[in-house]
Amino acid sequence: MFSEHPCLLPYPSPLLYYLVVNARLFKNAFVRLPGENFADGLTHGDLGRPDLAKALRQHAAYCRALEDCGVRVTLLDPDLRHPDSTFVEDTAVLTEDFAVLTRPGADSRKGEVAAIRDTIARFFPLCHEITPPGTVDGGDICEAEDRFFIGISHRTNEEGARQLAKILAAGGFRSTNVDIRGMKSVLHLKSGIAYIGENHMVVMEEMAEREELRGYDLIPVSNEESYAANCIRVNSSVLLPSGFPGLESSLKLRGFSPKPLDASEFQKMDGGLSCLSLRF
Ligand code: CIR
Repeated sequence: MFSEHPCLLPYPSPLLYYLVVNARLFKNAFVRLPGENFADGLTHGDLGRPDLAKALRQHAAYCRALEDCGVRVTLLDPDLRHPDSTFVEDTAVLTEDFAVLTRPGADSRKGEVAAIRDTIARFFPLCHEITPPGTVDGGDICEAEDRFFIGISHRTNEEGARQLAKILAAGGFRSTNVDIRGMKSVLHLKSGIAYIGENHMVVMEEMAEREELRGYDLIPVSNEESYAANCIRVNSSVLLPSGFPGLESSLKLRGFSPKPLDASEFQKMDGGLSCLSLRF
């Protein structure tokens, strides 16, 4: 199922965009609707069960926000075999030239890759794949221009990181592993950091001293707002969860255009704004 919305890019041409804005231009995104068994997905939180009707409204607002940023949204049907499949980001890593299908670390999520494979292949003639015993969740992969940070987590293992780094290196990208296995507060690397362009890295306080992030202009997120560290730069805007005024004003101060979006029902399932789409 494809949305019919036209692709209205906010800049006249990709070339001009690159000259004006030093960040990747996204023209497309894959998203998947949460299914009626969304609340049966994995979660460690204690925020209660998500309300499906509310989750669907938040998801629709998220899709509209992507479209407002000039992104053409490909809306995939709910996949009831996989309650977590609305967190579509975990199934692939998409560069401008090629895709890498992941192999999610949680057994209940491994089948999500087969369910999205054909959709990705339609857009990416060059499609690599993480193979056993490697595991990678897309939420652990943070792209920062020509460099990728790979979170070694309870979902992404060292073998998965090794395979991904090799594929990325062949494509001209550097990669740096960031071991987050000792952190209880984050599921994925991108629960704690977000690269938003122009050398700026949004980072939760707990990770602000990490050696691997040296050299970036860090935008720290206070402990009270740490959920908001999972924000995404989409063309001229930064989408962040609503209710986090500290990060919103830090972004404005630095000249970014923050767009707050309610993500409460996805937070209940340990997910954030980045997890809800694969952007390319
Ligand atoms: C899970 O535990 O796998 C899902 N309930 C949440 C996944 C969130 N994805 C992400 O951060 N990339």
